[in-house]
Amino acid sequence: MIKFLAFPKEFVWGCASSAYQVEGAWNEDGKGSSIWDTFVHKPGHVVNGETGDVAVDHYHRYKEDVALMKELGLDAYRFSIAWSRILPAGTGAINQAGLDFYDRLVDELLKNKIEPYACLFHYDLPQALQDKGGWPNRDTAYAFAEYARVITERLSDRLKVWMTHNEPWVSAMAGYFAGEHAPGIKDVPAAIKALHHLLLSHGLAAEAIRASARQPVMVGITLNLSPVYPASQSKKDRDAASRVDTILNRTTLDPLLKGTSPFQEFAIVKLLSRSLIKPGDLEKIRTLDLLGVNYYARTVVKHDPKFPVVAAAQIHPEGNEYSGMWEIYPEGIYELLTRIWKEYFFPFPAGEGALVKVPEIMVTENGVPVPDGLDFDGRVRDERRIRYLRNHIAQVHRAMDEGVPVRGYFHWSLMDNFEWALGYSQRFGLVYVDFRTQKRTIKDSGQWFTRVIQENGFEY
Ligand code: GCO
Repeated sequence: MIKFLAFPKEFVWGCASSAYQVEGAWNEDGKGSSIWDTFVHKPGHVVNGETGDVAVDHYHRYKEDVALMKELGLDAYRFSIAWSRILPAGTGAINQAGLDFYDRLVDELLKNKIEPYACLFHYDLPQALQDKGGWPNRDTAYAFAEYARVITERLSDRLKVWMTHNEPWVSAMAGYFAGEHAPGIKDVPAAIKALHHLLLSHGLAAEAIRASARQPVMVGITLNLSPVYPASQSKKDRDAASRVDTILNRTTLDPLLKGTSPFQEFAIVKLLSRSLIKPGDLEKIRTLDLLGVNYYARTVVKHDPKFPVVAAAQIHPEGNEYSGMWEIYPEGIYELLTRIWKEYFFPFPAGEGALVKVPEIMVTENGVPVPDGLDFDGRVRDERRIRYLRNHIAQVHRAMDEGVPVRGYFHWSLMDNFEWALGYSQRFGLVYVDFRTQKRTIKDSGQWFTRVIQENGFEY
């Protein structure tokens, strides 16, 4: 039976992006180098040797891009700020021209009645700080708080929603364990230290933002989360799924929402975490007005002793549709949202262990990379993306129906852009970008999204 899935009046519809993936202008107007600038300029790191030097030239075309957001009818835009534009050496001297850019962007958004959601860190650590050890060095967390203060002083008269980090787990694991992201390091203890310091820096920055903000603000964080399923119902596979869930999801959710660290559950990490987690750290980390959930795909695993510590391997089950990067599994977003709600928000209504304040929940990224392109008439008929969006947003609605108070949904991404180690090979946008000419074209999915925003729901 077809019915209309209506969303609450104040539901926020938006799109997300990140500085390095869209801005370009990598060395303009006094910007310092970031670890991504260094990483892409060394051969072998990115498909086809592509870089974000120019990306989709958003730094120069932001007005045109805000006009596109307006045409799409977005309520909000989530973007990230490049730390090395503000503090080229990571700490110390402030680059006014860098601050001016975000100042202009925020003004342009507000002029067009689009609420800015700023994220302070989306993988692009100033190279100068990496040279001093990067995230595995505890000092970086304090440097981050200083940067947060500088930007708050400049923008908080207009900017109300502040996200400290985007996917700290990915920053730590892809950057310092798998080495697939900048700075390209493969070192387990370094990755664990990096993750703890990223989370600590969230707490320190939250404090700095609230202390220097010129109006009441919301401070949040955005996490990459993926429900983990066992390949079979055997005890071995179920235990494997539970271990992977701990590593993938609980290493960020537990400290942020419960004030505990699951690191202790793994003998090998336990030893390290004793000296790593200092008294008071976990209390500092547990502070949140807004939890951003990024969902792309589920994770299915089977027991496999070949892999140390986790003793599990990912499998790709038959029977579902796949995209350029992942299995497509819409129910996963429902299962994730309801699980977070039940496991983290519900057991603490009051008393010991209670959350001081129950944060709001939003989907801050969801989207799909599918090959699409201009048809003969200049239109982009990306039906697969429309199907993905319909099915996923319907599952968000289902979670809301069951009581999870999801406040908004941000599509990843506004425009096609630089997909990290995969370069320009994966298109995620509602807006198609010709990377040669920088011409933008709203895809059919963008038009579909506009109708959903206008009607605040859709038939399903
Ligand atoms: C991430 C980031 C985005 C990606 C997107 C698609 O998840 O790594 O937040 O920068 O582009 O998620 O992979």
